[in-house]
Amino acid sequence: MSNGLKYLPSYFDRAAQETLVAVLGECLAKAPFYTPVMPRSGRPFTVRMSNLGQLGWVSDRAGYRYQARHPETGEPWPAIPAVVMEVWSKVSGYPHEPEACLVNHYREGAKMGLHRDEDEEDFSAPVVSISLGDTAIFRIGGTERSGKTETLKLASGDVLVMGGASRLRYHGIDRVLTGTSTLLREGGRINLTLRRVKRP
Ligand code: MD6
Ligand code: FE
Repeated sequence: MSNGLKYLPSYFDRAAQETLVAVLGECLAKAPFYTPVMPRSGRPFTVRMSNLGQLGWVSDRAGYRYQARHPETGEPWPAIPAVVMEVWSKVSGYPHEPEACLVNHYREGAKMGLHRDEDEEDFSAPVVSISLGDTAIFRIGGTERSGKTETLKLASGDVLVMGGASRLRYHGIDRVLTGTSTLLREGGRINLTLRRVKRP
C-alpha cells in the first residue's frame, strides 16, 4: 500500500500474544493504569492509560503532552520490552527507536473519540499499533475531521501501521466487542501504540 496504512492481521499468534500479556503485566505492576482527563473540562477518558519508554503521552487539565514520569506514581515509565521494540524494527521502516509506547486499556463501554496523533515532533515516523484481547471497531477517516470515514476490525494479535500519507489521518475506537477474546483474564482490550516523539 502506498498510502502508508499497513494492516497486518494476526501478526502475533496466540502463544506470542500470551508472552506479550505476561511481559506487559510486569510493566503495568510498576506503572499502573490510571484515568486521564480531558484538557480544560477535566472530563475523564473512558479508556485507562499507562506508558512505557523514555516518554509517555499524558492528558490532564493543562493539556496533552509527553513526559518522562507517571503522573500518579512520579516514577519513570518502565522500558519498552524487547518483544515490543522488535515489532517496531520489523514493521516501521523507520531507522530510529521509538521513545514512547502508550498503553490503552478498554473495559466494557470504553471508546476513543476521533483524533489525530499529532503531539510528536517527527511525523516522518509512523505510529505502530498492537491490539490484544477483545476485538475493536476502529474508525479511520482522512486528514480533515469532516472527511468520510470507514471502519476496520482490530482483533487480538493484529498490528496496524499508520505512516506516510496516513500518519495524520483521523481515527478512533467506536466500541469494543465484549467477549470476543479469551486472552485477557479480566476481558477487555489492550492497545499499544509505539511512537517516535523527538526528531532524531
Ligand atoms: C486503539 N489507537 O487502537 C487506539 N493511533 O485503541 C490509536 O489511537 C492509534 O491504532 C495511531 C495509530 C494507530 C492507532
Ligand atoms: Fe491514535
